[in-house]
Amino acid sequence: MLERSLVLLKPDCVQRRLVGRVISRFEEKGLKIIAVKLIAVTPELARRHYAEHVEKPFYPGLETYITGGPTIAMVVEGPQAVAVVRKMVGATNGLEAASGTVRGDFSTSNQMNLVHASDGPESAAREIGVFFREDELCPYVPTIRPWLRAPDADA
Ligand code: FUP
Repeated sequence: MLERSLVLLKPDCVQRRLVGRVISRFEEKGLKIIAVKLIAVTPELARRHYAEHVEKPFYPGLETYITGGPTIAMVVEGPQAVAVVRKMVGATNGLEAASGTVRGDFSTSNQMNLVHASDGPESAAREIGVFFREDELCPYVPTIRPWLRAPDADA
């Protein structure tokens, strides 16, 4: 099924100049970026995005990190995009993430793990709404579509 995932290239990703390499992985896979912007995440926005973590002991450090520099927010679309992107991003802790994943290849940290990716279609819908208005999304059919998937597969 065609799905959308909210992907954040977090401040360590921007500061370490890894943005192009991470975006390239999604492009090379055949996923579509249908929205993107560079933003300064405020504490208020951080609390909305990380609503499920706000009461956890690690939250203050997480908020300091995510508000500590610019972040790139994107909406990535494709067949089973939520699971596909999570697989490409890897396990939360960079020390445990498999090689070949973004975190496994570029992170040695649990907190500074470079990328956020939605963990399910419902959280994706909620998180996309936290970062984007509906009119900021630009869905399109790529001209290379005939060479990405069989004609009867999801767009
Ligand atoms: P993930 O879905 O892999 O991004 O991970 P979680 O939703 O479990 O956690 C959200 C973010 O909190 C992670 F990206 C990193 C951070 N975190 C910590 O800093 N310490 C922890 O103990 C757990 C998570």
